[in-house]
Amino acid sequence: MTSRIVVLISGSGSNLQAIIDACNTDDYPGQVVGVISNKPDVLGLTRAENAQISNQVLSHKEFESRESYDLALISAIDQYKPDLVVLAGFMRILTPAFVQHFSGKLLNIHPSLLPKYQGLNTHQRAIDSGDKEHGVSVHFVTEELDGGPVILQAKVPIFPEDTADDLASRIHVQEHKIYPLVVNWFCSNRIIMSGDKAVLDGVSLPISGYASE
Ligand code: NHR
Ligand code: GAR
Repeated sequence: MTSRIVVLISGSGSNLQAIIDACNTDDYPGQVVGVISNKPDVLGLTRAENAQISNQVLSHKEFESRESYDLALISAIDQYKPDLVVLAGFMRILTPAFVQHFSGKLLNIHPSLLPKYQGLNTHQRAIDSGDKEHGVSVHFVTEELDGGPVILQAKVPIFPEDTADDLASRIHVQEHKIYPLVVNWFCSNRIIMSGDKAVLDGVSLPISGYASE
């Protein structure tokens, strides 16, 4: 039985593409059954269309509150009967009601070595702090923004002349490797959220997730 995956996007959807491509390889345990964007006309929607995956725009601008938007988003997602909901560059903070509804089956990829640099503009903040390394984290989503248990991280160096764009591209290469891997683990029932921990093959992971070095 392959797991049903819904992907939420706001932009170019290169992580969505990496997951679609992985799903098209032999014996991959999941399939993307729906893509929802809160922004119209983004490249990620074209990627879904090209892969013949059901896709739709649900614009937050048409709702009066975060709560009402998230309720509509819950109904839209539930129609796909997903086993897993993946945030891939989705740029809207989700309400507690949303997170509770999908608790334990909601993943995000965040472009920093969490718990460092929660929130936005992570690449510039890492450069401005003089960090020598930076990275990306895949984590379970909880009510605490970028605070849910980390499953896997990848690190990249920061070189002296780097701009935020340089770092973003270096990180994207790693994102496209680790996100399909973690999605595979989830769909194979190897990774679960238990309380405030991520558990892989029955073992509770440390705060940096599995094998961060
Ligand atoms: N929601 C919850 N409850 N918990 C998390 O961990 C979440 C989440 C929603 C999104 C992704 C996150 C990231 O990886 C994410 C994690 C958007 C913002 C933000 O400030 C912050 C973090 C993340 C995504 N969004 C603004 C807002 O008002 C809008 C910014 C914009 O539209 O450009 O929602 O970084
Ligand atoms: C990715 O780098 C992801 O880590 C980041 O947005 C990019 C989306 O790229 N996520 C966030 O900043 C969440 N706030 P993509 O649309 O090409 O997958």
